[in-house]
Amino acid sequence: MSEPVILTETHNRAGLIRINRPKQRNALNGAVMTQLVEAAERFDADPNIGAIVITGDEAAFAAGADIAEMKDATTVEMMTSGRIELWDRLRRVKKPIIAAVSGWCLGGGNELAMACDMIVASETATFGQPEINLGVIPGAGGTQRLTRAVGKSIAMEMVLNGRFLSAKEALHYGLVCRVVPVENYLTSALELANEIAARAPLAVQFGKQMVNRAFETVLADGIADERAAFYLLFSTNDQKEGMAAFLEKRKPNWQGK
Ligand code: CO8
Repeated sequence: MSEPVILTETHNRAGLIRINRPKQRNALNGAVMTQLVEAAERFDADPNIGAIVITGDEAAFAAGADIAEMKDATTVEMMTSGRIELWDRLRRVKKPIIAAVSGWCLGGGNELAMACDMIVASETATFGQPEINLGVIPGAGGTQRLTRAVGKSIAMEMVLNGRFLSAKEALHYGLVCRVVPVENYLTSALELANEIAARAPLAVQFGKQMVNRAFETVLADGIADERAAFYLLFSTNDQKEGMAAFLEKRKPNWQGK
């Protein structure tokens, strides 16, 4: 029997999804994308899980969409395969998703990492959108999310000229939230996931939603949505508990209600 292309594990309240095509540098074929999204949705629905980590292996987070699978595709086949639309399902996952990135993070791999809520990088990570070398452009959010993350000029250099960013550069330009030694990148991401998973779940969910709104809407609409979400949290037990616990100088006991 062939190896499963996606492996899942739980680490306390963190759900871990591993892309498992090491020989192909974790290139994202249809099976990987479908099973990855299904695994994320399963963790999203699991009350024992509070945050999700997606990773590859030390050599590669993912080297992009599977070129062998796409090579002979027609426009209609690409449009009707629904492969890129799978990303929309990932966007609908309510729990925070952290990408734990080591090694190559290229093309669709970088787009997958950017579709997550945060990126924890190993010092060995390399980020890029090398589609230009294949005669195409990024097709799953690369031109849009990258530009919002690193700014126009660097995004242009990456998309038009295939420039790679080292982990240090990615931190400098705001693509990743932390860079750690290669032996720690996964534990660091899992620790971060468990820290977040221990917080008030509804506030985490709204916080994620609202930061993502900043990527998707104009400022006035985002501010209005944020205010509505903030007011809404005053209908939760966790808001009453969090503020009472602060004033009583004790730890809050979150219920997710
Ligand atoms: N697709 C298919 N196979 C791949 C891919 C890939 N993206 N990347 C690597 N492989 C395969 C190689 O063909 C090779 O196979 P084999 O052993 O059979 O020859 C094996 O993985 C190992 O690769 P290398 O020998 O090249 O390994 P190196 O360590 O020397 O180099 C690199 C690693 C730098 C990652 C190199 O393999 C490379 O440049 N890969 C291609 C990167 C790339 O161009 N990515 C963009 C792809 S296009 C894309 O992502 C568009 C996204 C659009 C939407 C997404 C929808 C899912």
